[in-house]
Amino acid sequence: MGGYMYCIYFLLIVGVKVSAEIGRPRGVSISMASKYEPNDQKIFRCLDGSGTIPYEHLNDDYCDCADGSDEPGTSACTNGKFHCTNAGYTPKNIQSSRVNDGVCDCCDGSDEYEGKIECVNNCKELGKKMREEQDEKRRLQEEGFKKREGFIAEANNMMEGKKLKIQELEKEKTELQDKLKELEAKKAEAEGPEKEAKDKHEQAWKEQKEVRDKERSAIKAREAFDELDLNKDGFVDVLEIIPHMEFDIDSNGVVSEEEAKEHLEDNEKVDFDEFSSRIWGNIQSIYKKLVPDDQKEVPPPPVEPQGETGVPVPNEEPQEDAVDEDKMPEYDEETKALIAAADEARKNHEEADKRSRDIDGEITTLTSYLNTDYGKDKEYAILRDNCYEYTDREYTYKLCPFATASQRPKAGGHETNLGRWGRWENDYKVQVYDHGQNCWNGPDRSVKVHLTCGPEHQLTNAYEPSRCEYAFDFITPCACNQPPQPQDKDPHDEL
Ligand code: MAN
Repeated sequence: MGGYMYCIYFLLIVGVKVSAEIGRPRGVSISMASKYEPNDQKIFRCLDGSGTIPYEHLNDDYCDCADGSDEPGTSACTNGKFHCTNAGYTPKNIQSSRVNDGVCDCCDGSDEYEGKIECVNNCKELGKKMREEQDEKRRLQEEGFKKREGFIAEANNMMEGKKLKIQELEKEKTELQDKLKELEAKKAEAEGPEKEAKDKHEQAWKEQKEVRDKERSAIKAREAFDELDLNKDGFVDVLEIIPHMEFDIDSNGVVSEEEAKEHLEDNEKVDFDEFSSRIWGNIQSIYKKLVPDDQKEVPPPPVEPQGETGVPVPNEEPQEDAVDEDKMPEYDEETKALIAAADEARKNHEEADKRSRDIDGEITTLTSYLNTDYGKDKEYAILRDNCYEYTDREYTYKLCPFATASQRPKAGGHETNLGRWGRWENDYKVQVYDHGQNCWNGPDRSVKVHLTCGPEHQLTNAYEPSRCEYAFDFITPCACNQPPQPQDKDPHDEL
């Protein structure tokens, strides 16, 4: 051992003695010092009360007490604790076995007083670094807390604004009720004459159409009669009906006399008056409308008449003129004016009615907004109507606070609902979103969002602790409490 080491060793021995004399043996913290103060009898009582020893047996490298309290500064007791003061940094208790084991456990090096290893006291540097980190943390927390206060003020304004808006809307709705009644009356007032004029026009058209249809039918009846009356004797008779296969009732390929007679309403022959009044009405739908057997079920294709086969084919007459004629003519100017007036009254009523429904919707939304619990001081209200995302290897997770949580595969595909806003838990530190999409053979998906203080609103992590039960980490200034002021030191600190 060199002279230098001798010197250190000597100082350490003296140190023990001096330390003991001032009542704090090596390895004892300030808070425990009173328990080690020598009494008149110079007796030390083990801290667990298991025995007493002469005071000079303290730290004599022999374990006397069951709890190891007589050897706070040596490694003699396996269950003992050595206290490093670590001035300038954080005090620390280490296991006695680490005392003089050749490893520097305390930053002040006090655990290695035998000098097996030379420990550099780096407590000051560590303390400086720690304080810098603490200061930075405190600064961020302070900054977050200030933002939080701003958010609270904003939320209160927002709430007041929404309450006022509800009042305004309710007032508007009351006024609208009277207006609606008025517009309803105006609508009814305009629709009466409108209906009357329209009905009149439509009735006139109907009558006109009936007359015209009758005339058309008479012309058609005349044409058919003349075609059927082959011998031009002024009668259509049974023999003149027989060649027309469309009158083959039982489809046996021939029109029998009985069948022909049946079409003539049991007459042998009919003159034009009888034909047009009693026969034509019944046969006009089949006359010259025969379709070949194999096409009976499907509409006939547009084919050219096939004269040489002798089979009559449907012969569609051009309908263009008829279509135009069948269309109701435009309303007259007076009716048009009544319709326009009624349209205007309907529009005005519909607009007011829609506004009334929109107001109801807006009030419902605002009320639901106001009835939501945004934290003790409404500090979390600011997060509503915003969404935040976090992407891991597989999914992008989305949180829309007070609304929904979801998950969508990064590779594309549909979004899975992980839950809707449910409730607060753990004294406003956790939000629960539940009743999400059911998990196959499992629960409905749900998410617990853990909120902690951070400089900005950010979803920082998303994971699935158990299948379909998710957890999100969300940092936000809304969760920042006022940091302890720098002078509020931890009373246990021995700096
Ligand atoms: C999807 C995702 C997963 C979930 C399984 C359960 O793949 O929602 O997060 O674990 O379904 O089947």
